[in-house]
Amino acid sequence: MQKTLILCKPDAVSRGLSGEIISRFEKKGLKITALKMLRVTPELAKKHYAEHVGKEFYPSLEEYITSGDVIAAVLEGPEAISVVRLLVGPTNGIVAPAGTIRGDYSLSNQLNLVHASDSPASAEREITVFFS
Ligand code: FUP
Repeated sequence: MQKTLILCKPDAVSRGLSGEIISRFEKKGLKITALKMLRVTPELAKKHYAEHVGKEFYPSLEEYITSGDVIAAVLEGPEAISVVRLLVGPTNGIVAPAGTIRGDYSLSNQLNLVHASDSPASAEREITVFFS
């Protein structure tokens, strides 16, 4: 069993898609083991996106992720990290395949609705960042 962290980002919450997104994970068979709504502060954004701080796109990424409420959840299941990444799809919604969350609902490289941990080390770190 693995655990992974997902975020329904501000565009998902403001567009009323968080229920649909979480429902997809539940229907796949993943178990929600933690869930909360919060507003990401700039400090929390820098912790969560530590690998991107300093990149050219970071200021607008921080502006976006702090722009409204997000829903953070921990999902558990076999190979949960890769299973959730497959359901979410590639970063850019324009090229993400239909059937993935980003492919079905996003037309943007930044406003892409969901974050999902990309490795066991990231999952462990990010779960601590949001649910310590
Ligand atoms: P992902 O793992 O698919 O969420 O994507 P990354 O970890 O590579 O990037 C994190 C977030 O940074 C993406 F969800 C969107 C944003 N981003 C940009 O805004 N511009 C870029 O060029 C790359 C990523």
